[in-house]
Amino acid sequence: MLYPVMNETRSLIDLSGIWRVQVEKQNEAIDPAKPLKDPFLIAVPGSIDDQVIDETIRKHVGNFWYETEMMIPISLMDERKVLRFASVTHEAVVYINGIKAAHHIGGFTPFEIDIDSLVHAGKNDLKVCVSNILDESTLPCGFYQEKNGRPSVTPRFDFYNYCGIHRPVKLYTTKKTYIDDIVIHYEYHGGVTTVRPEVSITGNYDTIKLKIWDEDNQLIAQSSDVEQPLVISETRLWQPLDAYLYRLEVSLFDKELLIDTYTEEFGVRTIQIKQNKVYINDKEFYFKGFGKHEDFPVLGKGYNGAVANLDKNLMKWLGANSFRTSHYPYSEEEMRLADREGIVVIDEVPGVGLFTNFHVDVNLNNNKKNTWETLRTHENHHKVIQELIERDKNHACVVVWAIANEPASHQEGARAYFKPLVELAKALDHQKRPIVIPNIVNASPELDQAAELVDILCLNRYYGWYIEHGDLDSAMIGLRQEIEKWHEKYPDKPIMFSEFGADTISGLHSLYRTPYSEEFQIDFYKANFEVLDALDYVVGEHLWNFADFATAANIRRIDGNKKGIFTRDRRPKSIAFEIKKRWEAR
Ligand code: BDP
Repeated sequence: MLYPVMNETRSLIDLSGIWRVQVEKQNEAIDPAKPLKDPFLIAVPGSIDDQVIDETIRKHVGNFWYETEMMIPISLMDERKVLRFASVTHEAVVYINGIKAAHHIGGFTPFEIDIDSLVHAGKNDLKVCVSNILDESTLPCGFYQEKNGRPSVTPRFDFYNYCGIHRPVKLYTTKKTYIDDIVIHYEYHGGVTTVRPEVSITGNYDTIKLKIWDEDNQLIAQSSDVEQPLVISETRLWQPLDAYLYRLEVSLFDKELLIDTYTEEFGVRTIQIKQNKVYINDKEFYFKGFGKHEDFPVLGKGYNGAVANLDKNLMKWLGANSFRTSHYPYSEEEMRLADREGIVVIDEVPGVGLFTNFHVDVNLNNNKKNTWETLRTHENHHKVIQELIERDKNHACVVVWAIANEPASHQEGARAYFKPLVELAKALDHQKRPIVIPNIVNASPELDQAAELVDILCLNRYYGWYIEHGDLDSAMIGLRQEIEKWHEKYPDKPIMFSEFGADTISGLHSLYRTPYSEEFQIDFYKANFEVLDALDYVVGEHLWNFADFATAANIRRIDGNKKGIFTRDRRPKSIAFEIKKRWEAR
């Protein structure tokens, strides 16, 4: 799916701003054909939760109805008009002038609607019914029940279940003939890149022109035949932290008249895994970076360009070269920033919560049923993989796909569940990028059923925190023993630390370097680094987490998860300066 742009042939209208929202109460269905009766105001994009003061709104589980006027200029009436939602969390039903126009399940990927038959020039009523319900069929996966006569969702994951229209809503136009999608296939050998764009077009046209431009705006290849490859003879590669982006311009003509044009940026780079090492452009690559969250005060999970830009600058300041979009796809804008800056991304679907008898809240650890016999997520899992690859396939920054996080891969049925999903991702991705499933400690080398399917063994390990809490000496013995077992079992697979960290209260100091203090966080990482530095098959370290983040309240989460290297408002904890020294030297 193409990112919406304005250019010579396409118009773009941003519908961000203040929308009206109303909670749908039980037994009081809202009529999409009538104006909302009792709305409050919410900024789009943004989560609803932290924009309101009213606890009943924050605690509401079910539908929120959004409403706004969509103005359509007369000048656009002859164009094809498309309404595009970059993300609505978690489920959206869209109504235009009272008529149902679309239904989308999944809170982190875009969807779009051809709206020509539904709109007129001038004011049109746009309503979106947004649901924050999660259950055992959705991703993320939650535990749904009726509690005290009301619906309730307990997340099976460790981040706040923010909801709303989280990313921009845009209306764009094309002519009736238009470029629907572009897949940039390329092959790189000894400095020469052969580009074979696969262009999907709807409608009729006479000629097509394909051009490749470099960063100096020099035209370096062109063709009028989609079958004929374009050749970049002296390729400048996209390198980690030294990005170079070419632009592929595709234009359709009716005789001499330009009917549609679209320019897609792309970088040329190779990825390979050979004997437990990862290579980008034939150079060994070591992942330095973070598991992150889209999370910020007031915004919740709402997209904000300044926050995304600051996060990217903070990562660069520390010397990081990569991050994982834990635990869901991030905004398209963040992916574009990563392309531009050469930041390597492990791109993750919202495949989280796939372990029914585990939760940070111990009260929920009593469901002893087998996860794979309980969950009904398979269909949605297919869909999230497909939608993520459709959206992000051309990004140079995307080097690995993560198709789940910490599933119950030690339980019977895990292999049967994941094998078709791994095959699906490989089949859909034209670059055949490596696939990972970050592993939970319960899925030990003896029990795990998924490791065999993945290309890099990503381990989320909390030795010294959840295991041997505070006793770093014993913890590191255990960590080393476990990693060695993994290596023994899979000697050819690279191993990466995809999560490790300790909750740390910013400003809490301790002479005794006790857990939760800034000193303990430093000791914790130093001890872990000592272990992983001694093992040459370890290909990376992603600290958990980039910043403190909001979670549901429970006895282990006092005002959220505090494992950040930065606080939630992005102030450095003492560990940040240690990490900077380490990563700048590596
Ligand atoms: C891991 C999860 C992550 C949590 C983290 C933690 O992958 O989402 O936030 O642990 O406990 O299990 O901090």
